[in-house]
Amino acid sequence: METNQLPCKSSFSLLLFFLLTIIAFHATNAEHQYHEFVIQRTPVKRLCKTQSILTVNGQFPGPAIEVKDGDSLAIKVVNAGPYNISIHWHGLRMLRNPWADGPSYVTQCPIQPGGSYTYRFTIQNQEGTLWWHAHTGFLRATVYGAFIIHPKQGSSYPFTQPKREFPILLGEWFDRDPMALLRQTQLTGAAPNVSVAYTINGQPGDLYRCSSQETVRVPVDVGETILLRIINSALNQELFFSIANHRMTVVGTDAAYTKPFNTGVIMIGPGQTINVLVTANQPPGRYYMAARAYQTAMNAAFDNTTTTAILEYKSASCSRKGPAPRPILPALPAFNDTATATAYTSGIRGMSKINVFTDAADANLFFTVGLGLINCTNPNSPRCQGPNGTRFTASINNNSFVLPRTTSLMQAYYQGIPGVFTTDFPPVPPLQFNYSGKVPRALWTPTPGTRLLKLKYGTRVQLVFQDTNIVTTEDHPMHIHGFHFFVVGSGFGNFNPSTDPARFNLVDPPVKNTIGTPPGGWVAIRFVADNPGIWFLHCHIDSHLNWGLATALLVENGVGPSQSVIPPPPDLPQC
Ligand SMILES: *[C@@H]1O[C@H](CO)[C@@H](O)[C@H](O)[C@H]1NC(C)=O
Ligand SMILES: *[C@@H]1O[C@H](CO)[C@@H](O)[C@H](O)[C@H]1NC(C)=O
Ligand SMILES: *[C@@H]1O[C@H](CO)[C@@H](O)[C@H](O)[C@H]1NC(C)=O
Ligand SMILES: *[C@@H]1O[C@H](CO)[C@@H](O)[C@H](O)[C@H]1NC(C)=O
Ligand SMILES: *[C@@H]1O[C@H](CO)[C@@H](O)[C@H](O)[C@H]1NC(C)=O
Ligand SMILES: *[C@@H]1O[C@H](CO)[C@@H](O)[C@H](O)[C@H]1NC(C)=O
Ligand SMILES: *[C@@H]1O[C@H](CO)[C@@H](O)[C@H](O)[C@H]1NC(C)=O
Ligand SMILES: *[C@@H]1O[C@H](CO)[C@@H](O)[C@H](O)[C@H]1NC(C)=O
Ligand SMILES: [Cu+2]
Repeated sequence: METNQLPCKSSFSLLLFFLLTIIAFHATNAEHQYHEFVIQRTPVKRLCKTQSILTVNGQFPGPAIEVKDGDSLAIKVVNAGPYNISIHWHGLRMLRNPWADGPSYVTQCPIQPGGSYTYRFTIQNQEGTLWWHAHTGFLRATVYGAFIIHPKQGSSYPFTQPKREFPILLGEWFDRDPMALLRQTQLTGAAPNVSVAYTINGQPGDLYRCSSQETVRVPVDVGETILLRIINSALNQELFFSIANHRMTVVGTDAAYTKPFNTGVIMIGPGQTINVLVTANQPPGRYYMAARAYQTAMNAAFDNTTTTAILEYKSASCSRKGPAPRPILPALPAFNDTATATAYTSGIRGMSKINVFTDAADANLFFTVGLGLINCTNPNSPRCQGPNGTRFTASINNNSFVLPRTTSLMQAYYQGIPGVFTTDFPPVPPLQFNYSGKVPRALWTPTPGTRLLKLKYGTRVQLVFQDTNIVTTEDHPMHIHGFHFFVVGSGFGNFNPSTDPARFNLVDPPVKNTIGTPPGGWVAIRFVADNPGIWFLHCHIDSHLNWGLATALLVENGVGPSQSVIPPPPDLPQC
């Protein structure tokens, strides 16, 4: 769905194309779709420079997958690139089917150069916007695309059908190979270099050099309402997003509907998606939609640039003579405007007809999440370019997660290979301290390990993510594979188990697959562990993930085949 460069003549045929697409979607029952994703190096020109990046089928962003709830897919991923890679279908539940989930060394060995693997899965009771991305090293910087799930035939959105829909993929552009960035940070122990631009559907937009011709344009008719499917595919950055003079009505997040929420700005963390309705109710003209950083880590470098696309009233562009006037730019919040981020996040309410369990949980998990530093014996070593001659690390409950190298966690589990992981991940922090206060320096270095947390099938889980003030407090967008969860509460400071649960929203909590910790605060979620398998749980800021801000949930099989992991497909890559 390329939206840039739309002269007014072509609008009619574009509309026809959309209508035909809609008709095609609504005319058939559950379908089987086959796709081929060829991972390849592709030259693209951005910011005056041609770079060779990894793409799918030569497209950047990659192809959008559009399905209906109930459809099944077979997506053959052919690795014609130079790196090991695997693809994660972000937010898809993959019930009993971790083999299709995709994170390298978690549910599969990567697909090696020259190899291929076919991901086979069925959409089960999910609708809305998700996405797919590479899940190996930093490769998702360029290897990502939208995954759109339409309602089943005969079912519709819980809001008036918008005339048109547009995916808005927010990304980060680096001026070099993302794997070089990863190697550099692994070598030096410092934070990876920040991006040089943000992008909307792969384009930085006309506030950057050499980018104005390609700026993405979203055409609208006066008075119409469109649906924007906004996806934060940025590698390492939460973003604010706004449209000049237009308000947005949030109607869904992470493939779950929400109560309509009217707002002038959204804050979206890496991994999250937000569906908004926008009504073209302003004087015909051109209006920027823009995104820039929401930055919570203290004293950290970040990309402070702004990406734009243009909401363009067709009547204005057709009647115009001469060059287009510069669009109006929306006012975006200050980079550190946590009050605005919190007002947005806490305004989102789920549909109350979907039920969260309201009595006590079977498992009360409490996970501290944050960064750390490793002291070096020789602080002047080139390997110790973190703060004051250290190396960065990160952890959950003081465990800095280390991926296996010789096989994947899931293959080791299924085949009973010993020594790959342990199941002693602590359900609560091994040490209590003032998490959001000043943390003694002696507590800053976590223990590395491949520790998993085991859960019995059907366990009703309450999990509180508590941000720590080790190195810095920060919004960590925490993502769990294989599940979506209810966000029942959040707050600043330390979670108080005796007073905070009384204020939980057990009536209409939003459903998400990725939720940020308020910086120096906590967020509480609930879900039922009804999906057997090994499911990665991690911060969706890739630099933090690389430092070990992760663990995995091992959900045991229940009773009988309907509660058990299916056998692995024959083409599952081996290490
Ligand atoms: C990171 O940035 C520094 C300074 O700006 C530069 O010297 C270095 O080459 C960059 N490294 C990578 C991998 O981008
Ligand atoms: C971004 O940072 C650069 C230098 O770090 C600074 O010169 C510039 O004013 C900043 N821009 C904004 C919009 O804050
Ligand atoms: C945000 O940053 C500005 C400086 O850019 C500073 O004056 C202000 O105190 C900061 N606000 C918060 C809430 O940290
Ligand atoms: C690094 O050292 C300086 C000077 O001693 C100190 O002020 C700063 O807090 C240190 N930073 C970290 C992250 O330890
Ligand atoms: C934790 O640290 C914060 C910030 O320094 C402080 O306000 C609070 O009183 C501390 N809490 C406890 C229990 O010590
Ligand atoms: C690391 O070094 C700092 C001083 O720079 C010290 O305070 C801290 O205790 C050391 N941590 C460990 C785990 O040795
Ligand atoms: C983490 O574990 C290390 C030992 O490996 C210990 O020195 C440190 O104090 C622990 N920190 C916390 C926050 O539990
Ligand atoms: C690619 O994956 C294979 C199998 O896991 C591994 O042996 C090899 O070292 C990997 N290559 C790189 C560059 O990581
Ligand atoms: Cu993080």
